[in-house]
Amino acid sequence: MEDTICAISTSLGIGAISIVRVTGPDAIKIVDSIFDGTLTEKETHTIHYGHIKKQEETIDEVLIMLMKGPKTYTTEDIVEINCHGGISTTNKVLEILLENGCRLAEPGEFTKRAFLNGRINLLEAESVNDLIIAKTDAARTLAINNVDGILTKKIRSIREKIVKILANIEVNIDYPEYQDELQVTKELMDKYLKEINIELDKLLDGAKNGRIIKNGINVAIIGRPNVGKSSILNHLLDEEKAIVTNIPGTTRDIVEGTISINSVAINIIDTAGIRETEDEVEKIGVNKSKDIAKLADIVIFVANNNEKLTEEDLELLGKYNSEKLIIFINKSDLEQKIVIPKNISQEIIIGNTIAPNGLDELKEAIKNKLKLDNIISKDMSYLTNLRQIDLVKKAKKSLTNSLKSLEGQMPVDIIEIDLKSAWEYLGQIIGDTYQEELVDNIFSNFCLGK
Ligand SMILES: Nc1nc2c(ncn2[C@@H]2O[C@H](COP(=O)(O)OP(=O)(O)OP(=O)(O)O)[C@@H](O)[C@H]2O)c(=O)[nH]1
Ligand SMILES: [Mg+2]
Repeated sequence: MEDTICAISTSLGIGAISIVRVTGPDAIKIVDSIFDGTLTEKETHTIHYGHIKKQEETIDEVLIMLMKGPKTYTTEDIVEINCHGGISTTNKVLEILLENGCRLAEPGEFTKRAFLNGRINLLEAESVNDLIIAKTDAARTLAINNVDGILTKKIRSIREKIVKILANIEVNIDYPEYQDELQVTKELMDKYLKEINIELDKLLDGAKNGRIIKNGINVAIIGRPNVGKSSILNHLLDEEKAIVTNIPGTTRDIVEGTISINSVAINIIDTAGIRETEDEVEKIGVNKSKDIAKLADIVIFVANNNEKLTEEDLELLGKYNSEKLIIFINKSDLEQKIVIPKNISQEIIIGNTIAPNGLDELKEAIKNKLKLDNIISKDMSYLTNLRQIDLVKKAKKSLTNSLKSLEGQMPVDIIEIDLKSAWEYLGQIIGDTYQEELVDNIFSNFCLGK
């Protein structure tokens, strides 16, 4: 962090302005050397008008935001050059900065400095990235709540509870002669550990929602050719996205589009009709359909009301567990020839795309399967990524071990070891302890200039 870094912080394209950001010990000095005004003596958090120069040549007319540390994003001096938007000008300003002593920032390096300098914790830093990539209102609300530290507070409070128990254990180790009190402490410890366990479970439960809100949900529409999958997709999207014909095997590749249900992004994927085929292109499509269905969060299995289910249908149906399966019997406007096997227990929706009928129920079924009704609230705060979730799981495992040791009358120092690791795992979520390699990895996923 001894060097001064710079990057284009706005997306590179044609726009009214672009911002080139500089941070580090020489930020002000370097920008001063290419600016026809002076910045060094100026007050912090002020804006200055002037020109970026390369020797005598004027490169751009700019506004410069001067922010002296420590009250800045990185806590170091930051200078932001607001130049005219457009690829050529912005790149030129960046080029001159590089020629005058700046190094090009790595992706996420500004935020990494904010973290390493203690301005934000690791969870908040990850949430900054969630905020940047948020595609829905819900994802944005969740990310900003996490940037604001609501989740951090929850994790800190669990850690504080663990510390209190650890302090108790220390007393018991240091003063073993108070046997009677130890007994009381053990009972209390059991109570507190169980309470913490419940809080960790809540975090893990919420994380499912966090992942849904952040990443959206993939819903695959599958079934034999000609049952009406593409027609269903078009109705759900309210757009003629997929080609519909009465020729079986019309859809060869996947066609997808996104709708929002309860502010959650639902990506609906129409697939090639599944059947035995000698056609090479169709075969590839069929295999793709099966792969997509395997990976999808929800599978809508479509069958034709006007036909009997085939062996292939039944085989396909058996592949998906009921938790992710929704059955839609299409073409209810035609005579019913389908016979639903008795062993199918889950809800079946009957409808058609002509009237249309049953499609609102289909959306409702998606909503219910994912329990989308209560996941969005103004003050929601869920874990959103696998790193965080994995650490809570590890903390929970350590806590469970300490509970077992407590019940098994093990010596208190054994309990203490597991409790300490639970505390440490939770600390890693917010980056109280961290490995450099991991931190590098996290920030490398950020965009350049953030
Ligand atoms: N009567 C009736 N016809 C329908 C209904 N839905 C779709 N169709 C017709 O069924 C035919 C096939 O529809 P698609 O939506 O292309 O079927 P698909 O399942 O995507 O077919 P593939 O792409 O070949 O796998 C078309 O002629 C549609 O107009 C319905 O609810 N009732
Ligand atoms: Mg189709």
